[in-house]
Amino acid sequence: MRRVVCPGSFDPVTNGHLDIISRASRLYDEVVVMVSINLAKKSLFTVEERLDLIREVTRDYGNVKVDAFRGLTVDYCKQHDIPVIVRGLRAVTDYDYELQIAQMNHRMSGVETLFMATNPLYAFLSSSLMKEVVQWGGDVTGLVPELVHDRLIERLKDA
Ligand code: COD
Repeated sequence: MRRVVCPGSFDPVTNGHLDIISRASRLYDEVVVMVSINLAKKSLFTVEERLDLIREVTRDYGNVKVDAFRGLTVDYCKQHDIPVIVRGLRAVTDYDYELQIAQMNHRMSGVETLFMATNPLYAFLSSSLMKEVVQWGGDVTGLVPELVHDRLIERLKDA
């Protein structure tokens, strides 16, 4: 079975993330979306909430699993015998950082990284931007799944 890990913070999942996940789900038998637990990073949604949101919005894909992990992504890959990581690339600014991580990951473990070019419709999307826009009353309809839209408004209405 061909499996791939899609790691990230997903705080929260956006349509940019979903586009990468759905395209990966057509290339692989199973996609494991791995929410990285980073206790040092302040997040809007708890790990459990992020897992639930991803689970809900990927329900129809059929071959997407969701998991959380604290540690190196390559250790998760080794523990689950998954040889490939998929990452989305939005712009050259992503590339420098991603290349460094991919090369380090490969050196540490032999795990390969597959880069997928962003869908131009979502090239400007990030979770942080979505949170900022909603916090100031802006409209992110069509940029995040409806469920995420509702949760963002609920969470940020008094912020
Ligand atoms: N279009 C396409 N792709 C997108 C878009 C978009 N609009 N938005 C995000 N993406 C992609 C990102 O490029 C990334 O591939 C993925 O979606 C997840 O994005 P984020 O922003 O939720 O997650 P990141 O980039 O903050 O995640 C960083 C990790 C948590 C994966 C990273 O820090 C990590 O691997 N941590 C574990 C420790 C580790 O292994 N570190 C590396 C040591 S070499």
